[in-house]
Amino acid sequence: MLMKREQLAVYFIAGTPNCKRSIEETLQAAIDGGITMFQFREKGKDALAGSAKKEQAVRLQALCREANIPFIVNDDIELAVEIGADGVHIGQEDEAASSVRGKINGGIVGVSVHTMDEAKKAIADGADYVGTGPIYQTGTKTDTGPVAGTALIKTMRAQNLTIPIVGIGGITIDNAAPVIAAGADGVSVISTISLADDVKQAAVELKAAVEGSN
Ligand code: TZP
Ligand code: MG
Repeated sequence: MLMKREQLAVYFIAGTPNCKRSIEETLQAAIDGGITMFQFREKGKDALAGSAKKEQAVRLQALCREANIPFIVNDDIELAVEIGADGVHIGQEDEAASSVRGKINGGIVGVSVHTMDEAKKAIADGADYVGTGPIYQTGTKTDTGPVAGTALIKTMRAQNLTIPIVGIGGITIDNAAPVIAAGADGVSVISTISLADDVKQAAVELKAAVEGSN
């Protein structure tokens, strides 16, 4: 599946530990609310592993397929290849994008970046999009660097980097607009959707916030 930058608009990320209800129910409601891309990020305490993780991935992949949205796997390149995911998202501590690109057979490769040098390297290595953050304070991931705001997004655009960009970290319906205004193509969220009382409505409102600031 080829990626269009519009598909980053409302990029939902979740693993089973991030959800109040079952992850299938959560993802389906998020899809019904209009998310444009999904990343399976099965990490941390109580995360599934081995065949349980794979079976969960396959169930979520089916929901994404049905809705025609890309299904991306965080970090686990082997799993992505095994199940034929639409792509992978890797961090700086993972294998280089250039090597991942060769393994996933035309799939989407996303890379987390925190500096201009990392962004330029990701582009040179053939990344399809970059994610950057934490834009705002987040309670979801504890080992992040300092809160970065939108400065790097603005610098990337000021220096004419045209790669699709998605912001991540502490993004909500109320603070999404400045991320788009800075030059991002979309927002990535975990808790704004995964922990919402009404998951579908949260996705609808986040999408409106992103689209309203285009
Ligand atoms: N990378 C940087 S911040 C973050 C990740 C995975 C967590 C985002 O979670 P939330 O709940 O949207 O702040
Ligand atoms: Mg990683």
